[in-house]
Amino acid sequence: NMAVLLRTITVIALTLSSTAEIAQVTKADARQTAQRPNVILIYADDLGYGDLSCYGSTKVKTPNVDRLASQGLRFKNAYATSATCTPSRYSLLTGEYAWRQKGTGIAPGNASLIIKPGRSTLPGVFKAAGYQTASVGKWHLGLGGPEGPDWNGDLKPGPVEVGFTHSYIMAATGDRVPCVYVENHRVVNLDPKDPIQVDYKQKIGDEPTGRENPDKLKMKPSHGHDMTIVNGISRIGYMTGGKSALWKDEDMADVFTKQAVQFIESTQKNKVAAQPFFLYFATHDIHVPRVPHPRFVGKSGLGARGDALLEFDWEVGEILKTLDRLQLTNNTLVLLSSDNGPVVDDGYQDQAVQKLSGHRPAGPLRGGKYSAFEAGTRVPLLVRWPGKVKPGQSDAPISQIDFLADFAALLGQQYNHTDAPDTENQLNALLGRDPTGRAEIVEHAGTLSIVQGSWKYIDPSDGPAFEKFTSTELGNNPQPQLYNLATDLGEKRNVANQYPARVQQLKQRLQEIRQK
Ligand code: NG6
Ligand code: CA
Repeated sequence: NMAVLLRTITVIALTLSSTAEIAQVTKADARQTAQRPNVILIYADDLGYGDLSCYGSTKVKTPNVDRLASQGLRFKNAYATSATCTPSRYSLLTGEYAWRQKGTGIAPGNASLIIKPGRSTLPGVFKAAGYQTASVGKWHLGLGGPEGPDWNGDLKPGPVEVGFTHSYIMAATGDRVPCVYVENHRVVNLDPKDPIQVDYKQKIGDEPTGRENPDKLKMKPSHGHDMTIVNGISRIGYMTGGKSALWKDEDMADVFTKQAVQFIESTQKNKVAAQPFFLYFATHDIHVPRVPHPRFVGKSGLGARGDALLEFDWEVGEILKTLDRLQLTNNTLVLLSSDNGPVVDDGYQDQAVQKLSGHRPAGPLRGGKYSAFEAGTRVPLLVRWPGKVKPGQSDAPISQIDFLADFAALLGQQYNHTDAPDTENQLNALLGRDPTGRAEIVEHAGTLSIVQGSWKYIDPSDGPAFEKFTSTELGNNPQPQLYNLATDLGEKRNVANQYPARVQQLKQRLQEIRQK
């Protein structure tokens, strides 16, 4: 690989300290670096299509995200692969639709790693190209082998075994035990004399639970989430031990942001021989429990969900500031997106519903997180690469499934097409050089849908049409559904009966993709 070679030469040149040689090689190196940008993927949790002011929200102001949008490209037709977290992240990192694999649904906090070490991955592509790669924030793809995670020992395989040279994560979600951070293979701040035990089936230890001790809660659950209480919040799952390692929800954004910033800084220690980096910064915001730092509380006027949005925007701002401070802005490609669509009440009484105040988390779209309707998977996507990506907006259909092939193309890397059968090179669309984008988008919720041009077809499903706890229209229907998104973005008029040939064609195409 040319760039690695050039860098090696630079180092040798430095050692020989021949100034002429250094000047020459460094220039070549700089040219090379221009095609090997640092890449930061800011991956929000449950951020909706209507949650950002650059996507039309008037009730919430997100100035830092808006800065990215104004300096970059804003996509109107970008999709996560699935309407929930684990499958979207699985697809994003592997280039394989999660629905092809069993066990890729929403993972409990004690799940085994669901990405097989050794297969091609998005971070693996960067790593093979000589990048330093870090995963900071929410993981939710399991840890450990088939026997599950060893919280008190080495937590592997995990991010490090699938392509990240560094990782500082929470294993699952904020609402699942164990409520601890994991750095590389170890729980952070764990006292070996107070080992962690986790059980998802029955109570373990003497810690109070939300069900038995609601008086001990600072925020009550609305549905589920009534097991072990940690930091005054009851969670999904039971845990005991690990007292010194428990996180404080209020500090989580600060902790992850600090880790992300430190990672960026660490890559710049030796400027001349600096390797480029890939940072996967998966924020906890704006998932439940929404417990932002006190400096954001009450600031949005929309309750905890709005305040968590402001906290997310702050996190983005800190990353952008760091790039400015280290003079990395021009050579860093920043992507911002979400793992699935929005939900308002996702299990805690956090006033998000009562204080919504007319804010529309899904914007003009129907449904939300968990839904086959557009709001389930159509999410914000911003791409900023100064001088390379022309600021503006794009209608090109984009799927996160393609990021693996896109960056392999950018970096001239190969990957295993059997491992990653669904990713395709849409780099030109991602960089705003091709307005066409993907020929078709596959959306995954309870059922599969396909979008081709302005048509969207939702495969019949026996699932419930409505989920009452989260108040979500799931989009399930035992009859085929066909919508014309060009004239009916809100998916209000099912025209399947008027266009039987179109229904047939899309149904068949979806079947082909399924069987690929
Ligand atoms: C659901 C949880 C929800 C959330 C979701 C995962 C209940 C009742 N609901 O099962 O609160 O944790 O899983 O969200 O437990 S995701 O964004 O990580 O997919
Ligand atoms: Ca999510």
